[in-house]
Amino acid sequence: MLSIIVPTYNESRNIEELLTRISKALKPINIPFEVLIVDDNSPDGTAQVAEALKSRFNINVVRRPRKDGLASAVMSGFKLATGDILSVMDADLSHPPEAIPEMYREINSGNADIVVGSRYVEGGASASWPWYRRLISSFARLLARPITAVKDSGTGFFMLRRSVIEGADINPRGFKVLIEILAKGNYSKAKEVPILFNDRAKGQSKLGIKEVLEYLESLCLIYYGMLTGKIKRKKNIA
Ligand SMILES: Nc1nc2c(ncn2[C@@H]2O[C@H](COP(=O)(O)OP(=O)(O)O)[C@@H](O)[C@H]2O)c(=O)[nH]1
Ligand SMILES: [Mg+2]
Repeated sequence: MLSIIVPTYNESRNIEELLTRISKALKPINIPFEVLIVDDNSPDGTAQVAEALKSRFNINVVRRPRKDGLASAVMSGFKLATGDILSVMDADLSHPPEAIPEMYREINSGNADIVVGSRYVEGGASASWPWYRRLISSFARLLARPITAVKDSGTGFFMLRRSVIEGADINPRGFKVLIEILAKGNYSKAKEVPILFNDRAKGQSKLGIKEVLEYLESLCLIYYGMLTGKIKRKKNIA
């Protein structure tokens, strides 16, 4: 079973198209899957919109009482998911659901334990972000280089075997969860599958200065773990 975790905050206008595209993309591979919408009491009624779509899609809506950050929403989703393969993606249609079958194949065939939907490998590309978003993204990538060989470690689109996170000491702050998993997860093979990253369809980005600072804090804690020998850099990237 594949569990697709989608953290949402004010995504009511994107949810139906996202679910439609996920269902369509997964139809040809005919595998059992569930979608977990993890919503932080969005004022725009995302949770209610998602609930109303339950008759058409196999979804669970996890309602958290208040906005508590993207990374912690993902962790809540991992806890409640029933699949042995877990995937995470944004709700804003930046991440193409059409890439899910290939990501799934890489894991299911034993090629990889963790697969990243990547903008920065051959065949991948990024939408035209404003200059400050590109700057933040490049800077984040540079700082992640000592930690992992995965090029797109800042993405919110990935898939893994549950065993990668089971028993691992993952406690992400703020916005980014993948870097924690890449640093501390139990895996031997990571793979990047190229994706075309689109600009968000509707609504607004939730990345602000608080999220950037929390990311820097996470990186510092990982660096500290590496310096003290508690965290080892993983090299096996296919
Ligand atoms: N549950 C939850 N989801 C969040 C939170 N912050 C962001 N998200 C969701 O995480 C995903 C990525 O956020 P987004 O604003 O698109 O960030 P960007 O792509 O970096 O601009 C989207 O699906 C958001 O709705 C939060 O605090 N809680
Ligand atoms: Mg986005």
